[in-house]
Amino acid sequence: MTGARVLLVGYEDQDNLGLRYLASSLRAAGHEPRLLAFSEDHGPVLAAVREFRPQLVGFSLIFQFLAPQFAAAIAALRAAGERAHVTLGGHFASLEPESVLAGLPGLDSIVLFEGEDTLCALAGVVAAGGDWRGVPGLAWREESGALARSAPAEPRADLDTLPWPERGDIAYDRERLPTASLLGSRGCPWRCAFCSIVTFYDGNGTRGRRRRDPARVVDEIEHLHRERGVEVLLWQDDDFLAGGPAATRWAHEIAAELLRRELHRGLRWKISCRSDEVREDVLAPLVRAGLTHVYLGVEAGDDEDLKQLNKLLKHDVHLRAGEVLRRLQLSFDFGFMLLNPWSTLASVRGNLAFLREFVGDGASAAGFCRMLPYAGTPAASRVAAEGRLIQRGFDVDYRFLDPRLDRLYDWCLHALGGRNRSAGGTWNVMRFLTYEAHLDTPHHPRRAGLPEAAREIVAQSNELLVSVTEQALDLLEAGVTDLQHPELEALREVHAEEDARLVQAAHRLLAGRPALAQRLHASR
Ligand code: B12
Ligand code: SF4
Repeated sequence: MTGARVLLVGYEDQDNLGLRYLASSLRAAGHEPRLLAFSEDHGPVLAAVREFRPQLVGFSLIFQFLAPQFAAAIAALRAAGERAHVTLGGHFASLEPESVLAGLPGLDSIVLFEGEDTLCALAGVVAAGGDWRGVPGLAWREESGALARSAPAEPRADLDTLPWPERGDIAYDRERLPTASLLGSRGCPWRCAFCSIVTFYDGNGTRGRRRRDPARVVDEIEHLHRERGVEVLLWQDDDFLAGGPAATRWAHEIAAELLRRELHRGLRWKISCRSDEVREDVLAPLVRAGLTHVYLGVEAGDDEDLKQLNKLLKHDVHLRAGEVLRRLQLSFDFGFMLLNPWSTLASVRGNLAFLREFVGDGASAAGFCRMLPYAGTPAASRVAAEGRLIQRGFDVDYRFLDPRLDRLYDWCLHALGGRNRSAGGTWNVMRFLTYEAHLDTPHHPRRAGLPEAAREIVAQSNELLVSVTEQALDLLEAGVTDLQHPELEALREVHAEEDARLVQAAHRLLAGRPALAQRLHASR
């Protein structure tokens, strides 16, 4: 068999493990993959295609909101006369193949769900000039415009049969704080209403969570640390502790193996998990093996909201998790949706009060967004069934049940948007500050007094956010409808001024610490 040249293009902030697993599988099957980070500028992809002359181009569309930009890139490729087979995979494409194929007419096919086997088979058929429609795991559009699918691909039960993700092009040794992403498992047994993970892996034919062999995971870590100089690991597992006692044993086996091989000395790591999995006896062994940071799936602090989100826990569980994390001196951050399609004035007040109670002391940075009903989620089906889903191209939107909350959301975008949403905004700056203040590696020892100074600034920033949002809510509840109302404007100005002062103070504290600006984006 002759191998195919395959260009793989995807968004890459932290290491894009989806594309990197695809690349290593392609190489193991005798193909020649090349990776390219997606950018809005089409120049690099056009240049790569001219120079590399791929027979197959694969785009990774995991983020729904990037679909229009991918559409423009693929249209530019076709406009330049590119005739290679263009395929696309990832969460959004797998969950909504019909609308993706309709909106991206330059595509030949979509690879559904986990793509290693399907892509390798597709590359083989394309290189041989055969009929690719017989490859399992594909969707495409017939001449008539109708959606067609081949047979589903055989699910891969054992993740240990996959080669390690390809990382040859990453210059970890040139980073100030060499940081790598890795996966010990795929999937999640929980069923939160806003999350597409469960639907994605259901479609993949692999329910629950598949875990890799702990010793083999540590082999990959040992290679990354000793041969590539990696000092920080970001576990990208959806929930590192999901799966009850068996999962705890698995996590403890990894920790024990790291200690046995003395990897804990030079390595620090971050995991994501739920609040109800945070217990001292569960986390303490991980801390001894290098765990320093936890991303906590908090999402809401009002009990009625937590019910709507199907989190299957109440706010006191979050509070207890916060206490454990403080006792273990871990830094943590968390996702928070102040608003969701079923929000009420009372639930928003409940969430704000929770933020003050949970992190009023500045142990972690407060910020918030509104829930977006992503494709394939139970929340999207429910909003659609209620006749409230507004589809604008690939974007989804909805109106709240109480119009005062629409005004609150608009005001938050106007007054706090930069703070909560942009990559360099206050929320992220305060998260980096918390993370950096706690980080203590042989090359970057913790600076005495930094955690306390950071906590003070983060506490002020959290209080500012909660109090201006509460005051805005008071005004809107009292009947103010004009978002330019002088009192709302005054609140915005107070926030902007005070916020700028706090961000400057955070930057002064961060000066001289390794730049992590790309590393701690919201992980879900
Ligand atoms: C790591 C991660 C990130 C990283 C970035 C990763 C990167 N690419 O650089 C960071 C932390 C920056 C991030 C940020 C965000 N993320 Co995120 N993230 C993840 C996470 C936890 C793991 C990704 C991963 O490594 N998966 C493991 C690999 C092996 O799987 P995979 O990527 O799905 O790839 C496989 C298949 O999909 C398929 N495939 C994928 N691409 C392609 C391409 C081709 C050609 C083929 C054939 C197949 C194929 O084959 C791959 C191998 O089997 C996922 C959850 C998840 N389990 O995937 C969420 C997830 C992708 N994130 C999500 C979201 C919402 C976000 C944010 C919007 C959150 C926020 N509010 O800010 C931001 C947006 C970032 C931005 N662009 O601004 C959602 C996406 C939902 C959606 N449909 O849009 C997910 C699914 C989480 C969720 N709970 O729903 N994220
Ligand atoms: S939000 Fe987290 S715990 Fe809930 S289903 Fe998604 S990955 Fe699992």
